[in-house]
Amino acid sequence: MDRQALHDYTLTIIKEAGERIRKSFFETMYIETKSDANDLVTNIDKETEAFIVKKIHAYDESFRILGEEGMAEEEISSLEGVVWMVDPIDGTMNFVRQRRNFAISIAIYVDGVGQAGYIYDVVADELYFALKGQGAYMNGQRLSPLEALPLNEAIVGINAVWATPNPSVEHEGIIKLIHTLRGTRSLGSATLEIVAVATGRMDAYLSFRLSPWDIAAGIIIAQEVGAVSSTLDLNAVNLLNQDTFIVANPSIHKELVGDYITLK
Ligand code: 2AM
Ligand code: CA
Ligand code: CA
Ligand code: CA
Repeated sequence: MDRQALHDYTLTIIKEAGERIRKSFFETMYIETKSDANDLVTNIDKETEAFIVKKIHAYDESFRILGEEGMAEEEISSLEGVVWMVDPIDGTMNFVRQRRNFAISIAIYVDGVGQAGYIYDVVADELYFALKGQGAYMNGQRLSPLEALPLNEAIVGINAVWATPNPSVEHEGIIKLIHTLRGTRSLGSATLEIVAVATGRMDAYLSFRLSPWDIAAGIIIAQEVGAVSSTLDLNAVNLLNQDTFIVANPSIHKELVGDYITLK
C-alpha cells in the first residue's frame, strides 16, 4: 500500500464529496427518520456515502468499508486487514436545519490500528487530518500539542440530556461536574466536537452512545495532539460496536470520569 498516494487520493475524495454537498443546498432534499423521530437521514447522506464508497473501491476493490448508511453492503465483524470507516454526514440534524455544523468523516484502519483520519467541516471549509505518528493538521497547518489545565478551567462538550435525570448515569455527579467546569457546549456533531478537543477549543467531549463511524477518524486526529479517548468506564474504544465515549485533554480525563461519572 502506497500510503502517500492513498492519503492524497483520500483528500481528493473528501473535498469532492464536500463540494457535492455544498451544491446539494440548491436542490430539493428528501428527509426520512431512522431509529426515532429525531434520528434523521436524507438522500444526500446516502448519495454522499455511495460516492465515497465508489471512489474507495475504484482505488482497490478489496478494501472493506463500514459506513453509517450501509452503502458498501457488507457486514464488518472484524477489523482484520484494511477497513475504512465512513460517516458521510455527521450532524445530519444540523445539515437539515442549520446548513452548517456538520462534517464528513473518513478513517483508515489496518488490523484495528488507526492509520489515517479525515474530518471535513464542509461549510467552514476546514479539513482536519492526521496520519498515525505524523501529527494532525487543519488545512495544512499543524495542530499544537494540548496543554494541561485544571478541570475548573475546562470547557466540556455534553448535550442537555446529560443535565436531566436519565437512565444512563448518576445525576448528582453530572450536576457537580457541570458546576465545577468553566462551561459546557453542545455542537450536535460528534466529529466536530472531537476536533474541537483536538484544537483546544474544548477540553473534553462525552457521549452516551456513539458508533464506530462517529469516532473512528476523530480519535486518530485527537491522539496526534495528545488527547486520550476511551469509553466512560475507561475501557479501550471498540470500533465494532456502539458504546459510551469520551475524548479529553489528558490532564482532566481520569479526574472527570473517575470523580464525576457513575454509569448505572
Ligand atoms: P449523525 O448525525 O451522523 O447521525 C448528535 O446527534 C451526534 O450524535 C451526531 O454526531 C450524530 O451523528 C450522533 N448520533 C449517533 N447516534 C445517533 C442517533 N441514534 N440519533 C441521532 N444522532 C446520533
Ligand atoms: Ca445518522
Ligand atoms: Ca455520525
Ligand atoms: Ca451520519
